[in-house]
Amino acid sequence: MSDVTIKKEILQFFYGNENEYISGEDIAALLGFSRASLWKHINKLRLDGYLIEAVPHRGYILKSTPDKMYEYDIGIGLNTDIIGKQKIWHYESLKSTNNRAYELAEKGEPEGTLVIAETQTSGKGRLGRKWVSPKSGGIYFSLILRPEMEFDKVPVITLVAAVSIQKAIKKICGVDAGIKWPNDILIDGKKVCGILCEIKAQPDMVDFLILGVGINVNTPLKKLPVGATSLKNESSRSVSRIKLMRQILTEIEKDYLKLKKEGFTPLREECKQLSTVLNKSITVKEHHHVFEGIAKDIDEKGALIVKKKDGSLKRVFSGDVCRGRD
Ligand code: BT5
Repeated sequence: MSDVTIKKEILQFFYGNENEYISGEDIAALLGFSRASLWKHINKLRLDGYLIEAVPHRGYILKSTPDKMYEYDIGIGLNTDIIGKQKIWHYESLKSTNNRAYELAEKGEPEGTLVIAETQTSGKGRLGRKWVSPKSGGIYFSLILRPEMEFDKVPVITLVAAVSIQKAIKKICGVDAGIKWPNDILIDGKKVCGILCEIKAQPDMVDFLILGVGINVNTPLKKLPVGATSLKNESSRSVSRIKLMRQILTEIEKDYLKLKKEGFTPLREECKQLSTVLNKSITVKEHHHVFEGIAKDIDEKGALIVKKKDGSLKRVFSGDVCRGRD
């Protein structure tokens, strides 16, 4: 059994016996380890930051957990088949989880592989912009997907991921967030999450896709740019990053499989319902072209349909949108 599996089994046992002393003998027997191996792995968990007390004649008790996104901890109770079920690469610090995931995907790592960092030193937004990724309390991850889709169908994956993350946020934090086409999740107009999808493709087929997600979970507002917010700030309580992460992986898997089976149509409706721009006056910045209009629809390819001032309809495939005066 690998270290990851052993740590996972021991921790799972503690989670199932919360606030209770459990005898070393019992855990060892139930999990099929020797007491020496159990002791060794309990010490490894302690080094990872889990506060496990040992009291003579009573046994072990888990007093607290570190706020870390360890592979073995995320895996506990994660009921997915693909997403997060391959290796989860966890780092204290990376330049960018997207870059690392891209390297791994080029080496052939399978769909569902996840890269997570506690902080990023060069977190990336779109078009060379930066994603501020402080150590305290954010989630930064990248997921390798190999969707076997035509290139022009891929943009919808960003929108579908936004829908999945919105639902996970609602379930774990009870907060209603909205989706600002194409890649932002906002709460009351403030940005709490950004998505960066990078693709390696042949002329008409996708080799792989890296879905990069940054979320301000418990991040102090003073560490974030103006216009940003955190889930803690919006829900007035600390949020368990690991529970949120498990829920996100669960929702992404459900929606991704639905997308592959049924296409974008059913998810498009959810996406439209959650949109913060539909039927609103907006300003669109598309490459170097800026224009105003009213957002009318999100079409089957994920493009935003904007009614311009002269009454004509324009399909926007990529760009930045901001709300104008309604
Ligand atoms: C995005 O770009 O919103 C995509 C962000 C994706 C970040 C993830 S983190 C894990 C993975 N690895 C990476 O290297 N990246 C991905 P864009 O729409 O271009 O928005 C960027 C803009 O958002 C910046 O110019 C700032 O104005 C703002 N911003 C930067 N950091 C922020 C933060 N932490 N919270 C809210 N807004 C932020």
